[in-house]
Amino acid sequence: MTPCFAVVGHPNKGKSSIVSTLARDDRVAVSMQSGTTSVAEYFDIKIGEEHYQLVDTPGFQRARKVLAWLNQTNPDADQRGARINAFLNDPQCIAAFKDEVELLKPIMAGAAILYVVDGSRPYSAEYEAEMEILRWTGQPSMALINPIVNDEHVKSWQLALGQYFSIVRVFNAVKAQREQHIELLQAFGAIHQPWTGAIEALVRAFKGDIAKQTYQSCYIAAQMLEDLTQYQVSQKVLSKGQADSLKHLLEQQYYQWMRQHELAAHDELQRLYHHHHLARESQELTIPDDLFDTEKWYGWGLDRKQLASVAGLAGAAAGGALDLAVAGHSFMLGAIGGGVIGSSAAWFGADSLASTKVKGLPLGGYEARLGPMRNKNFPYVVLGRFLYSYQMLHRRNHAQRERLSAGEMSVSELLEKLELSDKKALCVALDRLSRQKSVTQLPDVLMPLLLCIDMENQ
Ligand SMILES: Nc1nc2c(ncn2[C@@H]2O[C@H](COP(=O)(O)OP(=O)(O)O)[C@@H](O)[C@H]2O)c(=O)[nH]1
Ligand SMILES: [Mg+2]
Repeated sequence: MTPCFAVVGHPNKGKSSIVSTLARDDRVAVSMQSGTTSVAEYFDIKIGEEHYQLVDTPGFQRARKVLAWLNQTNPDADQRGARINAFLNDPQCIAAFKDEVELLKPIMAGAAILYVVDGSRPYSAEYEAEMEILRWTGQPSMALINPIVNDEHVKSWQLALGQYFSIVRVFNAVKAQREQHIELLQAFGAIHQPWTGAIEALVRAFKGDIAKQTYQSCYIAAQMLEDLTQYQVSQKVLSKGQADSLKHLLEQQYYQWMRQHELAAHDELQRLYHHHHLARESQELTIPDDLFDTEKWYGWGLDRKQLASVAGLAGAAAGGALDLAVAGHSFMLGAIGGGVIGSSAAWFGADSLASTKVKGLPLGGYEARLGPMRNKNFPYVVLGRFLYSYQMLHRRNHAQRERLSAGEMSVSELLEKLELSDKKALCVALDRLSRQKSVTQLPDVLMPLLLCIDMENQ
């Protein structure tokens, strides 16, 4: 049987949040109102080639009454499972204890139990009836303490839960990150021996999946960088006058395409990390600033000093004239003039954007053309904006319903953290892009930056 876990407990203790977190998909209904989940809902969780099942259930409503009903026959320990089945098949119970029937059905069908409590609320005896009922099912189980507001009562919960569950863990439904997620999966393997192998395979698949997502993020970024740096629009016309009157239209077309293309890449990233909810309320993840708000370019991309420094790196690598060891910051700024740095307008003029050019054609007529963008900072700006989204999305917990908080993202700082060879490869690649030259293995060149963000956020 495929490993299957039913998430049960009191209403509003974060059951659906845990399912959402473990599913790594924000389409699981989580709400402020208790009773959001009214029937048991099965989720098939696919991880690479592996899968397991999670069942989100309504909370216990009348556990004491249910326990009283079960106790009417005072069954021996070996008869308690049968007694629960009798409860599930009793028409009066089905009518009177809807929620308990819904939550016990998947367990009696073979699901293991994940019992969720809130570590910020005190333990009280009313939970004993719930735990007792769960014990009667005889199914493998584990308790999760979700410290919703704080962990004030975690200790007393551990003492109480330890008497009913062999494994008790603290798991923050909304803040848990990949590492805690992997640890929890590993713990699942321990609660039911026949599932151990399957769960080990799930953990391996999970780690593989994370690596794959990172690579795919690099791939999306690479594709977007190539597209945005190469894009141009042109139109053939008969006269110069016509070309001039087309200018405005071309500009509109050009900037609109660029903006939309950038946004599409960010959306793709969101889908890659299964944040569908955010996609629906798209204001939540809008990148601050417009792509062509050049005043912000030194913030997103590189500042003047760094541009000078990477101009050296890129130029040195292209010409092979300079030893990279000396192509550092201060040396480049001090000793080398505009000659090596090249056309300084391209390097520093954040406002020298693509402008319309009109040229005569050999066989008569004219062509009006806009783009491609040759500004040297532009690829860094595009990359910085993408990394900003990546930083917010790649570890974002899927139960989190708050607005995304805009973290600081500075390509310039990241760049300084890279190994010199990685930094050089990146500078050369982005410089080539700004000259509309192809870059081999661009995703691999970008990878160190993403890994760097990963490390920082752990
Ligand atoms: N801050 C915080 N809120 C949480 C946590 N777990 C659940 N919540 C919130 O508590 C409410 C109920 O959560 P939900 O998962 O629907 O609980 P369920 O009724 O047990 O399924 C939702 O508003 C959640 O966002 C947590 O660990 N931290
Ligand atoms: Mg729920």
